Amino acid sequence: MASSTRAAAIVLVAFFCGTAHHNPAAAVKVDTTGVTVADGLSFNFYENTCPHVELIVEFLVGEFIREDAGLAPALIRVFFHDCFPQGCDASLLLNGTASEQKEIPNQTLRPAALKLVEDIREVIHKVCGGPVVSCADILALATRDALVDAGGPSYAVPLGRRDGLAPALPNITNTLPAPFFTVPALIKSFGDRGLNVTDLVALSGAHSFGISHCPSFKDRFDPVNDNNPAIDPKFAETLKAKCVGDNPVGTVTQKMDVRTPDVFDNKYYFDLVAKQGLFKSDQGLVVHPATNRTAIRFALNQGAFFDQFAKSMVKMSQMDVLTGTQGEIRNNCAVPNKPAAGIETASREDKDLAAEM
Ligand code: HEM
Ligand SMILES: *[C@@H]1O[C@H](CO)[C@@H](O)[C@H](O)[C@H]1NC(C)=O
Ligand SMILES: *[C@@H]1O[C@H](CO)[C@@H](O)[C@H](O)[C@H]1NC(C)=O
Ligand SMILES: *[C@@H]1O[C@H](CO)[C@@H](O)[C@H](O)[C@H]1NC(C)=O
Ligand SMILES: *[C@@H]1O[C@H](CO)[C@@H](O)[C@H](O)[C@H]1NC(C)=O
Ligand SMILES: CC(=O)N[C@H]1CO[C@H](CO)[C@@H](O)[C@@H]1O
Repeated sequence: MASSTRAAAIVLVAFFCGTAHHNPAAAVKVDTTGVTVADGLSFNFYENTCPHVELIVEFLVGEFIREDAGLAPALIRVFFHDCFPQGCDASLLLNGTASEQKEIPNQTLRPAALKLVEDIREVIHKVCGGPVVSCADILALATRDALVDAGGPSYAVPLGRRDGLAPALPNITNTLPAPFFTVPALIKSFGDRGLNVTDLVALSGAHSFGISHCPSFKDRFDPVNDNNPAIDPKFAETLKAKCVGDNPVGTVTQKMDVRTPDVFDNKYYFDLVAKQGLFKSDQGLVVHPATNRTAIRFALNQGAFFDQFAKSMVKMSQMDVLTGTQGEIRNNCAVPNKPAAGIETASREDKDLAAEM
């Protein structure tokens, strides 16, 4: 944690530990009627055990993002990579040799976003007296708050997820879609995980902010086959020229959304209309007849995009969740409470923060 964020965290701990409980209903900002909630999850899950959890996450995420705006896209991508393979169980946060973080799709996840979740966990355990809130729930809340901080829509997050005991196997992690996928391949990939075509078009709009690296889009300026949808030739030249300097590989970064690179908005769909989608998986959405109408609707109407993005995020945030007595509440987001093969075991306590109080 940066020193100013750490100072803020200490004030927060002192504040919540030293005052009577407020009415937690005050923290609920969004209408939850009509939202489908998975069995075992609820909006008031921590009402008695950690009533201020949402306020604490919102405050700390704001502090972190003020120091590094890139944490917002980084966090949302971490959430997608956690939920999609085996469900929102924070399994991606486990480190060590068998970690999901070693798999190819994860290699460009930003470690600072993983650390943010663990830093928030540390504060929450201090305030609420030990492991009552799961890392999976902290990640779901932090993702929502980061999205709002970047200009995106808010939504209520059902809570009560439990943390997975082990990382996903490599063959499961590798079910994540690749940037060279065609629209039919994307539809199949999302469909296999219970996400429909509208979810695909809306969730792809997360590429409205954040960065990418040359290996992810080199097929766009060196088209090897004709199912690569048309790209603006000037844009292709710019990308190609930039990536000439990508030595060592992975050092050049490219904005995902050339129009408003740091803001979460619907300009990503403008990029697609202008043939300036970065990935084949992006550009295809505005071309393929199964997705083009929705993509164009989102380009024309940011409200429609935000509304659907929020719905699709709530759906994704509940994929294959562990609830009740399944899994565990981790003492440290990076390590399971009991040793698992190839994964670090918990050793560190909350002593850093405690030492400062
Ligand atoms: C539709 C299929 C998808 C594909 C093929 C895909 C692929 C990728 C790739 C290749 C990158 C860049 C990696 C790099 O070069 O560093 C990326 C970045 C990103 N993706 Fe996706 N993605 C997809 C869907 C999603 C979804 C559903 C979300 C979230 C809801 C998401 C959020 C992001 C964000 C925010 C970034 C930027 C991360 C950063 O700045 O650190 N993506 N994606
Ligand atoms: C895993 O996380 C733990 C706890 O945060 C840390 O002590 C350890 O160094 C990490 N290991 C690796 C390989 O990143
Ligand atoms: C992944 O591998 C495991 C163990 O090898 C196997 O049981 C499982 O069916 C595989 N799943 C998929 C989706 O390939
Ligand atoms: C979508 O694609 C189909 C087939 O190419 C085309 O007929 C239709 O006009 C397109 N719709 C939009 C809104 O671009
Ligand atoms: C797809 O799922 C979303 C919820 O994320 C829902 O709003 C939408 O109606 C569904 N669309 C179709 C075509 O089933
Ligand atoms: C965030 C994270 O842990 N990323 C890791 C992905 O895998 C590569 C290769 O093993 C590691 O170097 C990264 O640290």
